[in-house]
Parts: sequence; structure tokens; C-alpha cells
Amino acid sequence: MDERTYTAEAEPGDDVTVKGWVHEIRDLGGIAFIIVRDTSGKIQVKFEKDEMDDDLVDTGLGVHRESVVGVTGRVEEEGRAPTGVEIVPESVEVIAEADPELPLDPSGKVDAELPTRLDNRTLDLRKPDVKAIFEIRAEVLRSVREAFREVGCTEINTPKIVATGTEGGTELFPITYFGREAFMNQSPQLFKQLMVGSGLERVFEIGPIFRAEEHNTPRHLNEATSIDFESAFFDHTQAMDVCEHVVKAAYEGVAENCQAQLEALDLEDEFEVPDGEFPRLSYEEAIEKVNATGELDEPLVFGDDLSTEAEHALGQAVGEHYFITDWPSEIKPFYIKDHDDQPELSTGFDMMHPSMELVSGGQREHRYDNLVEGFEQQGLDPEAFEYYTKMFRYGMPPHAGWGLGGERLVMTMLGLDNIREAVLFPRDRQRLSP
Ligand code: ATP
Ligand code: AMO
Repeated sequence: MDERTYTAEAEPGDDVTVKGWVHEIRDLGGIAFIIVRDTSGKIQVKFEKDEMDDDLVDTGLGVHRESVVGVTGRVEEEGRAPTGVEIVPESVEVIAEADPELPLDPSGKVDAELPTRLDNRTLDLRKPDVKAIFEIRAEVLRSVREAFREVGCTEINTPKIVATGTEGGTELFPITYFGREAFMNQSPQLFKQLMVGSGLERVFEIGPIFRAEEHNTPRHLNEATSIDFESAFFDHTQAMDVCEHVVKAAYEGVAENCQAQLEALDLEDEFEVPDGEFPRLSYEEAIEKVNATGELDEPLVFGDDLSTEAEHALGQAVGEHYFITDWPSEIKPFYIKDHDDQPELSTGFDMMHPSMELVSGGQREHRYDNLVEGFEQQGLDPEAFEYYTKMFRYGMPPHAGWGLGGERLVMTMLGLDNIREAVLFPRDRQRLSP
């Protein structure tokens, strides 16, 4: 299929054609080199000016950096070459020329600001460390899919254009749908729940969610990738077990299959697969622990959500991934089931990385009357959700699930400062293209 030789596979004595980008041009007078880069690595091409055809030398050395070239020649061993081999060219083809001025320097010698990088992702991903983030992201998604299959899930896809929101009315993007009001979906929540009552029973989805977040923060996106799980006949503790399994599987996949990428990011020594069970703190224990740190100006009281400062203080105190369980019912959404014996407490849980929240989930309210009552308590019109509630009259089993932010998983795994670094083309308040 592909008749070119990848640079990493060029062996002394081979006659090859490599194709790639001109990474560097070094002209030392009588001798000059270009370094050609492809997806597998780099290789030096040698031009000895007095001994080689002038046209060949002019073509090879006349290109601008980052042009695409094809080089045909013999591979020779050369101790002084960066990879120990070099190509002595017979011909050089300029396949696509690059402008002399580049908006960012893919050799990485000159740092670029994040907005410039995001405006020029094509050039940005020519840098091995940036490319590595997206190779790791792909491995995370692969491992997560496999982990879901191991626990008997079927992958589903649900609509992204919807009639109603679920995660609080203010964060919806409205659109016009053939003259009717519609929204971009904030979460597959209601659809995945509808599928646990179907013949599928246990499902997962990896797909985009859209949130008109007001905040412009390093950990919020307006379009994010949600990794969602839902299972019939599970309670919240079983859903937490699956959550832990899936997150660990993502780390394991990266440890096993992305050593080169971790090296490109200088993370090979610090990268660790979380071991042991994630501690499970109740909400009450969590707020006590936060208050005991003395980091907050005002202590938390029952019913408070955790602020960013509180999340940080708690994360530092715990020092590893952990769950917060048994949240106050009043701050969890209508679809979360309350504890039967303590209705002021819910089965809702969050799973946290020491630096931020990664997951929300819980057991769901599957009893029709309680569900409809929950809508009313939250000021939502149950009639608008009839397509959802009515299925709870036709045999909806007890069920539980969760949603994990894909970019936050990659961001925390790699210690990225900004969530935008984990998205090729992020959407935020300022950024609508590319
Ligand atoms: P040679 O006799 O090996 O071709 P040279 O000393 O005649 O090399 P120069 O133009 O003086 O050629 O070399 C300039 C610099 O390039 C020197 O520092 C030399 O070590 C280095 N150099 C020469 N050939 C190579 C090569 N194939 N790979 C990397 N560096 C090289
Ligand atoms: P929640 O709203 O907590 O729960 O979202 C789940 C996880 O998705 C990620 N996330 C985001 N990541 C980046 N930018 C955003 N704007 C953003 N919003 C959310 C976070 C968060 O923990 N339906 C429930 C899940 C469930 O109960 O199954 C839900 O959507 O990592």
C-alpha cells in the first residue's frame, strides 16, 4: 500500500524513498544536511556539494523548513548523524513547499503561546510532545472501550440535538430546529437511562456534550467528550466499582502502549497507574476533612457544594483518586435516587482526582411516582419529559451509572495545565474556529 520507507525503519545498505517534512537545514559550507521528519522519527540527508550533482544539491538545500519532500537514496551508517544513519540522496522531490515564514516553529526551539498553537494545530502537532498527547488520548479511549466491553456493556450513540436539558437550565445552547426550539445536548443522561430498561441493560457512550458554561477556566470546555456508563440492576456502589475499573484501565493502557509518548512528554519516571482501591469518603467526612485543613476562609456546612478551593484542599489532604458519596439530596439532580432510610441524603457520588472532579454519578430514581415528584421539586415540567418518564411505567429496573469527562481524564493523567491542550480544536467562549 505504502511504498515509502518510514525513517525509523531505514537500515544501512537499504535503498529507500522517505517522505516527510524538512525539519532542519544545516549548511556547513562544503557539506550540508537536511533532517527529514515523518511520523516515525527523523533522518539526516547528506549533501556533499563538490561531489554531487548541482541540481540535486540546489533542490535539497533550496527548500524552506517544513516543506514536504521525498528523498530517494542509499542509507549509510554514520556515527555523527543524530540517529547513526544518513541517506546519501540520488534524487529529491519537493512535494509541497512551505512558506518561509511560519506562524509557529514545529522544531520546538521557539515556544508559542497556547492561542497561537490552537490556531495552528497542524503545525503544533508536528511537535512530538504535542502529538504524544493525542496518541495517549486515543489509547485512553481504546482502553476505556475495552474495559467497558469486559464488563458486558454495549456501546450506544444517542442524539445530540434534543428538546430538553437535564443538567440545569442555564447551561444549554439553543438552536433552531425547523422553526422549533431545540438544544445541543448537555449529557446523554436520559437516553442512557432509557436503554437500561431496554434489552441492552448495560451500556456506555463516548460522545460530545455541549455546555454554555459561563466560566472561562482551565478546566471547562463548551464542547467536551463525555464517557458515560449506565447499568440495570446496579446500585451506586457497583457503579463506583466500574468507574474505578475503567479509570485504572485507561492508565494501564497508557503505561503498556505509550512509553514513547510518555518519554516525549518527559513523564516516563513520574507516570503511575493508580493502585489500591480509591478511598470512598462520605460527603460529611469530606466537608469535615476540608474544614480541618484550615484552608478555607469560611468553613463548609451541610448543603454546601465544594468550591474549587475546597476541592483543592481536600485533594491535597487525600493525595490520590477518591470518591465522595452520600451527597445532600438537594444539590443533586432529580434523576438521582435518595437513600430510602435517609431521604436528605442521596446515592449521588463524585470521583475526584486530587486536582479536580472527574466523574459524577449515582443510583437513579426508577419509581415513576417519585421521579415525577422530583421533577416538580426541581421546578421542571414533567410533561416536557414525557418521552422519558412514560418508559418508567413499562418496567424500568433499578439502575445506576456515571459520566466521566474525557478531557479531564487526559489532563489530570498528564498533568496538563489547561484542558484545551487535551482537545484538538477546543470550543470556549472566544474560540469558534478552527
Ligand atoms: P567528512 O570528511 O566526514 O565528510 P569533513 O570534516 O570533511 O567531514 P566538514 O565540512 O569539515 O566535513 O564538516 C563540518 C562538520 O560536519 C564537522 O564538525 C563534522 O564533524 C560534521 N560532519 C561531517 N559529516 C557529518 C555527517 N555525516 N553527519 C554529521 N556530522 C557530520
Ligand atoms: P456532570 O455534569 O458532573 O454529570 O458531568 C460529568 C463529568 O463531565 C465532565 N464535564 C466537563 N468537562 C469539561 N468541560 C465541561 N464544561 C464539563 N462539564 C462536565 C466532568 C464531570 O465530572 N449526567 C451526569 C452524569 C451521570 O450522573 O451519569 C453529568 O453530566 O469531568
